[in-house]
Amino acid sequence: MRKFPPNFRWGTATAAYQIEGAARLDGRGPSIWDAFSHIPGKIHDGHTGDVACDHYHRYEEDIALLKDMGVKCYRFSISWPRILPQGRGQVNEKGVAFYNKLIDLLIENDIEPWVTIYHWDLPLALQIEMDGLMNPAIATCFADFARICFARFGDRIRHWITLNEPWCCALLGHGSGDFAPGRESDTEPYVVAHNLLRAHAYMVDVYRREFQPTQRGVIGITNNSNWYRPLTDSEEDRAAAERALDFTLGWFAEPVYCGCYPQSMRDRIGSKLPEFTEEDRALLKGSSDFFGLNHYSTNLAAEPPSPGTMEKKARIGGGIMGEHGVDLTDDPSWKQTDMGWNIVPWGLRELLCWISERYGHPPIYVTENGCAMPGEGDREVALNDTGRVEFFKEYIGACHEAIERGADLRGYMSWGMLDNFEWEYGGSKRFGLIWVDFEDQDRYPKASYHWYSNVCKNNGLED
Ligand code: GBH
Repeated sequence: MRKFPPNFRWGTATAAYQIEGAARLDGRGPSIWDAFSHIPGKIHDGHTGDVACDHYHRYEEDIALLKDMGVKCYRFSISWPRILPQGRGQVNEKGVAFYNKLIDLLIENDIEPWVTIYHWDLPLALQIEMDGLMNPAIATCFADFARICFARFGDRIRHWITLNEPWCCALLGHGSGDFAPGRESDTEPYVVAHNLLRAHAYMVDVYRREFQPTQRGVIGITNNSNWYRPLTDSEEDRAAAERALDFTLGWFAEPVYCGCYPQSMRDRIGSKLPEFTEEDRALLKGSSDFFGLNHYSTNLAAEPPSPGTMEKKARIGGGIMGEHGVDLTDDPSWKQTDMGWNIVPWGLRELLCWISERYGHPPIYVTENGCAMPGEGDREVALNDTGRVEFFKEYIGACHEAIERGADLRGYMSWGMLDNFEWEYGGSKRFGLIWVDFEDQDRYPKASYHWYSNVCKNNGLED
């Protein structure tokens, strides 16, 4: 048995728009994802999050499943437009009531609620009235919304995550246009990233000044990153891999730990990269009590032989990824998930060790890790998901190795609890430990659910 440290947090995660449904119920306002998913052609087969997993009505059944699974914590996000239908102003008490019921029932079942304040569902009113994440004033809107969350729920919440994967909002929302609000630009991602970092800092500042002294929770940010392995041992390829990390993770982590963007970004992007004011810098530096990491895959990174080879990677971010000047490829021997993402468990170990070294040994939580597997539209295939069990076994094993090598990893959350509304893929990609019948909303635990349940209960991996 490979045991994990005592008090290691085993959990599973979801996000509001992906599971709740009840999109027009009890006073909820629209978000940019409601608008985006209703534009024909944006989402696989015209799916939307209107109903999703109908968790809004089925949260009791879902919490019973969590309890049975044996997780110590459950990470979910709060829908901003359910609390503030217009993004600011009047609070929707029915929305507050929903999260109160959810949080209370989790605690009654001995499951720690971990709350993500923002998992991409910006109130549509803020997009229309102020250009959403492009407007520097959005940071104050985030802080005001967060204050309401702390005030209404903070007496029972010990773990807050300000933002989920700002990289996606910047690059997929404003670069490639794959995500809401569907903007395609070479410059907007840098502005959006900048405003989100400021928003994070303002939220943390509100918590630390007004709530943390009495509520005594911790607060941090969750970023996503692949691991990038140098293609060869050459100095150029090693520098390219570091650059890829800088442009993905360092972009958001460096300001939080050091108060500035990575040097390699400043060198390459120049004046397109906004500058922090002294005040913002001071608020940002040290603004995370823990390092939240979502991790899914690994690539090979190389110095491009010539600038032309970057073209095939230019898709992500409408060309913006080309600016890091890294040639990203896959090792043909690597297996892939149904998303086409490489399965490379040791990549997580390397990334955890890299974070630990680079950012001064912070407490780390893996706040998402998981996979979609092919053929799971078919229930029988999904319930016998040996591929996912294998995936989790190896990735959790990699976490164990990272701890042995000294990383201060304190928790692991599988993504996701349920098959859900998988953004642009709608219901066609299934990441859940639990299979969902989107016709009648019945839930069916997969083999991976039972396997993961044992890991949680044993606090370790059986060999
Ligand atoms: C997460 O995003 C989200 O937080 C969650 O809502 C979502 O359901 C879940 O993942 C599953 O998709 O360069 O081709 O290797 C994950 C976002 C994952 C962003 C992998 C970039 C690299 C793709 N990302 N990724 S690739």
